[in-house]
Order: sequence, then C-alpha cells, then structure tokens
Amino acid sequence: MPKPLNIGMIGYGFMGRAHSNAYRRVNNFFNLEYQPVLKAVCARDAEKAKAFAETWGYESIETDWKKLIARKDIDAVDICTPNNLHKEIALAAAAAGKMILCEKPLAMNSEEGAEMVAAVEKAGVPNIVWYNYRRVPAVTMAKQLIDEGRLGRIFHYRAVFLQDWTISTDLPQGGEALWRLDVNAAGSGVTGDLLAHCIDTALWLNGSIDTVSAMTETFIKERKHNLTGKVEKVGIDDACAFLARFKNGSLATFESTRYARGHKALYTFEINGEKASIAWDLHDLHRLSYFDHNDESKLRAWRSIHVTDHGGEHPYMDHWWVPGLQIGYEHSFVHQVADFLEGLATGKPAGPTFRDALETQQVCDAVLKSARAGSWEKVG
Ligand code: SOE
Repeated sequence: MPKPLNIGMIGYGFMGRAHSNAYRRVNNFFNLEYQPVLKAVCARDAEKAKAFAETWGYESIETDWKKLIARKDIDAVDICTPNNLHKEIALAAAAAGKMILCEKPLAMNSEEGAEMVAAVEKAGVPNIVWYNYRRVPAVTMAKQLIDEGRLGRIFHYRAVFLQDWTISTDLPQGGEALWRLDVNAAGSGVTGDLLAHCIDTALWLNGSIDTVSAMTETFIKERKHNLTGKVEKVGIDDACAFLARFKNGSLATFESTRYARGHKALYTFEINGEKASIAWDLHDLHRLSYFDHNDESKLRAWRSIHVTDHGGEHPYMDHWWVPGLQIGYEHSFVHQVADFLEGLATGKPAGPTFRDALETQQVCDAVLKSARAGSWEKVG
C-alpha cells in the first residue's frame, strides 16, 4: 500500500482543477510509494470552497490559508493563488516544514523568487513549480533526443505562445477570473504568464540564456478594475517579443501575445541543430516533428512522430492505454505529480525546483527590464 501524502491546496481556479485531477488519478496509472490524499482546500469564500471540495473529493475546507498551513495533518501545500500571494504562502509553508508545489510563475519577480528559494532550501522541504509542458511526452522526448546528441550543435531556438482572449476593450481587469490582467496580482502580463512556459522549456532543452533584447506593448491602456469599479491604468504587457543569446552560442526568438486573433493557446517551438531539427505544437501535442540530415537523401524529410508507443521508448506512454492511443493536456499534470512523488521516494528531486524556476524568473525580469530600457540585458 502506498503511503498517504496529505495535500492542502490553496486556491481553486482553473489550475486547482488541473492539479486536483492529477492527484486523484496518478496512483491509478503509476506504481508509486506515495499516494496524494485530498485533505483540504482553502478559499476565502466558504461556499465556493465547499462546492469545490465536493466536486473533487477534498475531505475538508479552510477559509484562511494560515490555518491550513498550521494543520498537522497537511504534508504538502499546493499554491494555486494569484502570483502576488505565492511568496508569503511559500515562506510560511516552508517555515512550517511543509513540502510545496507552487503554480507558475514562481513569483512576481526574481527578488521574491530568491527569497522563496532560500526559504525552501533552509527548511529542506521538497519543492516543485508547475511548469507542466515539460511533461508532455513529445516535449520530454525532445529533451531525450537533444541529450542523446542527435541534433549536434544547436544554432536556433524559436518559440511562440499566442492567445486572443483579451482583445476586447470591454474586458475588465482584476478580481477572481481576471487577476492575470492586474499587474498588482500578476506581476506582469504575457511575459510571466505565457513566455515563462516557453522560457522554462527552453532552459531545460537548451541550457541557460545569457542576454536578451525585448519589446513589449500594452495595446489597451485603461480598463475598468473589478475590485475598485474604477477605470484604471493597465500595467501588464499585452504582447512581448524578445531576442536571446543562449550560453551555448545559439540564437533565439520568443514571442507572446494575447492579441493574436484566432489563436487560443498556440505554443510552438522549433530547434535547429547541425545534424537535425525538432519542432512541437501544443495544438498537436502528441506529435514531435523531426528532421534528420543523416537520413538517406532520397527519403530525407520532416517526420511526424506520433509519441504514443510503449516499451519504454516514448516517455510516460507505457502508463496509459495501448500504442497509438494518445493522451492530452491534463496528463502533463499527472506526470508532474508522478515525478514529484518518485523524487520523494528516491531522494532525487524532480524539476523544476524553486531554484530552477528562479532562473526562468530572472530571464523574465531581464526581458521586462530590456523592454523598458530599450537595451540588451544580461540575465541574472
Ligand atoms: C492563460 O490563459 C493560461 O491559462 C496560463 O495561465 C497557463 O499557464 C497556460 O498553460 C495556458 O494559458
């Protein structure tokens, strides 16, 4: 029988559902030493917390996160709140000796992130940040191919994350569903929300970024604020594009916007190496495109690998259905929980840890600084 690991989740939005689903399903598909137990969910509104607890099977609710952290029956705290609360909660959870699973981005900025890293490392508590796209099997396989040296020297990294849900001028900012538009709750706009995903994947696949040069734009300058009822200045970046130089000498372009009409969540990346190239598209997430220059010239072409095979060849897939049957977005969260629990059992922590995620935060800070100053900026 696996050992119980009691989860206390703070926040209950879209990510609360994704994480809860992962905790509930992971032991059905992975043979693990630990089993998450949904002990408590915390939200300020007791009725909403109760409804969420009933839907997802949490045993109890709290309306004050400090009480949740003080509970002796909670082993791990999952932070699913808006970004401006991550630091305070993480510091308190670490001081109470709780493990922490924190939603991305780690913090509002790298100063906060550094404090969080120091707190978890001082307390010696296991920690992870929910950059879930690393654990889409095709993305994990891209990492394997690169680590096997199949691409050779890498020349280019190209990533975009495009959405279109904030184009309307009538959309307010702030409050429960729209805190991502409020700079005081989110810290930044697309840089921290979307490019942070692209940067996390890029650092994992291609190593550290050295310098960046960015531009940002806020297309709609004022929006009504849901909490004050007043029209207020918009402080987030609606769009951001940046150039980067990786420490391995490769060049990169990154672009993100919430104003790309027609795109809902188009996250793509392409990596060009001396020997091969790979490309991935979230809208076709189980496929990895691969071009190998070593192929016989007559047959040389981009292949579209359906990453669903078993037998240990395609990452994670032997835990699911039969070869050829694909999985989806929510499974990346299941994989993250599985790897986190495996890390607890083996003592080899799964990433991205808070320290790993701090590097992403430092790139985001350098990007925003560069956009403000109109200059190239060094990361860190
Ligand atoms: C924003 O719309 C959002 O939900 C992000 O917050 C998530 O991190 C991303 O995976 C999908 O888009």
